[in-house]
Amino acid sequence: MKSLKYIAFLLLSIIFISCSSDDHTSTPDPTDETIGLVKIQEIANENHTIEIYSKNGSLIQGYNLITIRLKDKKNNEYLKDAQISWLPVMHMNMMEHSCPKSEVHKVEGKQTLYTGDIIFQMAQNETEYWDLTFTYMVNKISYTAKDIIKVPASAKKTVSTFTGSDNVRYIIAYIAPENPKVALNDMSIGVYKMQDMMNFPVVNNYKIKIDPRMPSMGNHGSPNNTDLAQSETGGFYKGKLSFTMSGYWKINMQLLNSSAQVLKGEPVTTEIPSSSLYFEIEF
Ligand SMILES: [Cu+2]
Repeated sequence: MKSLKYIAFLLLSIIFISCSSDDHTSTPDPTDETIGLVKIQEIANENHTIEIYSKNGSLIQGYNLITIRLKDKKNNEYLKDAQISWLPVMHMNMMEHSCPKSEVHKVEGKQTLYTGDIIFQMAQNETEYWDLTFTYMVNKISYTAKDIIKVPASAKKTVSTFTGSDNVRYIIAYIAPENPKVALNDMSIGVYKMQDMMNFPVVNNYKIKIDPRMPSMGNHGSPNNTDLAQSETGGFYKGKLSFTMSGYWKINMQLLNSSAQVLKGEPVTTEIPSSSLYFEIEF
């Protein structure tokens, strides 16, 4: 009888301890909305901590889908109603420049998450680096926070910067498929122009012709690809990308303006095995 009482007491203590310790460590937010995301880093100022997330926990040269959350340092609560803008800047030896980026907006159906995308057209190196500045409004007060970010080089070509035959500087970026399959894949590409060193707006009403090839296998192609076009102004360019087998593929492209003039890239022929405008995929 005595030992039973003791066991009951022990059990109660364990339950009590685990419950109370739970209560003390839990954050004010009932649900963690960042499940499935990995933190890249935090950028802080005196008032807030900005947590930066992606699917794999790192940034890379090319297209990046980024999710952020802002924590008030005073009460550890996440901000649910902030207006946020951001500015990535590359500090090069001879100059500074930004890159294509979307607006930052609230994630639909989430209370504390904000999202946007950034296309880093260049990678960092030993002497040149990127930083990211956030400017945001909370209760009509403006704040900024800034820090250095890591942007390593991509192993495959997923972003291209070039001058078109119209003398405009363009940046195009591979966005999807994120996980290519031996199938007809939904393809997305972002097309931007360099207005000046800090502004890279979306280019509308152009067209991208694609011709995926396997250079290691007689440069064979694939059937049923479709050219990429916008379905809405300001949006990505979308089409169908066909893979008949896994391995290394070169996605040869041509960029056409709204008058169907070729601005960059060549059709693939026996004499010309590759376009000067291309992305690389290996899967
Ligand atoms: Cu640069």
